Amino acid sequence: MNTAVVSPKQAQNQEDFLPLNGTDYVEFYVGNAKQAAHFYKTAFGFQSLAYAGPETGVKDRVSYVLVQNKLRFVLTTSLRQGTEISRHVDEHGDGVKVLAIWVDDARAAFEETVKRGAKPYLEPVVEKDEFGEVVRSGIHTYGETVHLFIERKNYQGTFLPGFRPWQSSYQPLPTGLEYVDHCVGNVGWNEMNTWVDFYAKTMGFHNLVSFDDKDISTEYSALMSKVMSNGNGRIKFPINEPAEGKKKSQIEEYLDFYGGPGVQHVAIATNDIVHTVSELQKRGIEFLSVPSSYYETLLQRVGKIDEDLQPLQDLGILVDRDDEGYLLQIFTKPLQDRPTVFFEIIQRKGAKSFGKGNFKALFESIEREQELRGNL
Ligand code: TYF
Ligand code: FE
Repeated sequence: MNTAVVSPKQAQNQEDFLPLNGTDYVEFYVGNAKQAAHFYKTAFGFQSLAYAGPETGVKDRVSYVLVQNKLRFVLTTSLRQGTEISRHVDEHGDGVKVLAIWVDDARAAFEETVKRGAKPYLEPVVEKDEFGEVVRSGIHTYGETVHLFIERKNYQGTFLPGFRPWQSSYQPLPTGLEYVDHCVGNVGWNEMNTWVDFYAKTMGFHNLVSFDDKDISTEYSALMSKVMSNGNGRIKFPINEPAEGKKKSQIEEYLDFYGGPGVQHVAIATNDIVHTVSELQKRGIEFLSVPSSYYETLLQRVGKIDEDLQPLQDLGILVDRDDEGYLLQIFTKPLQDRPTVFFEIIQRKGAKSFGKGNFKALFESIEREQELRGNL
């Protein structure tokens, strides 16, 4: 692992021109938002929060907003042919369009990032309803993905102006998902540093950790990765690029099927990963698995942990340790037919890293899936 270019402490000492409060929401463009919403409710335990569509005056699209603790997902679909959303879905399949960030000043966020070279996506707009006022603005990032800055000062509505509360009598039990821990982008060959520089220059992020092909090339699936973080650490964006290996990189498979750069995984935090993962498995979510030999040497590698080994092994949960503690993590299989977006479920017990000790077992598992798809 390379050391950080700028330590978080140094970054904190520099004046933060882009203060960020955390993830506001993640918006997916999908082929069928009604069915996707049902899937995320049923399988992941989200609750219905808000709705926008023809009934609320939006004529060309429908959006469902789901909530679980601090997590908010928006599922948006097109009602018409030839729209920007249907073109997006045609090109990329179901995928993440918006990583929305909660800010105190969306106008300043726009000005400060655009003046440093970010490409504008949405000029600041003020939206009002009887519950208050929200200011939104946005910039482009890798591929067709965008960042929206959401300023919701004292907004008292359910979600955003234009949405109405979505009351549903179907309320599956939550699964313990808490908040977005990090969102990973896959970018093209040799483009990682371009996007690392983008986050450093336009958003003032620093490089937390870097993984090169020596850290993470297994027999085939080579990639390089750098984690970019804002000053207070609430926003963490790892960026992956493919690297030359024996066969096709998992990042290349993604790029082929997504049709370019985009969000590869959303990592969601839980306070009880054994509970969360057993619930998700009961509800039909499929996870990557590692050979049982992984667990034979686990405790030698990570030392003493609070959890019993057997449930971790039964569920396929991975463990890694760093200087500050340990973490437990597991990865779903792709959540749509294209081998593109997946989720990571993560429980941090002090560790601030990303599970480097699991990369080999994890990537070999991904390669087994790639092989089954004929894409290795
Ligand atoms: O976010 C991370 O860095 C870890 C590890 O294709 C990882 O979750 C990195 C690349 C990848 C899958 C997982
Ligand atoms: Fe991750």
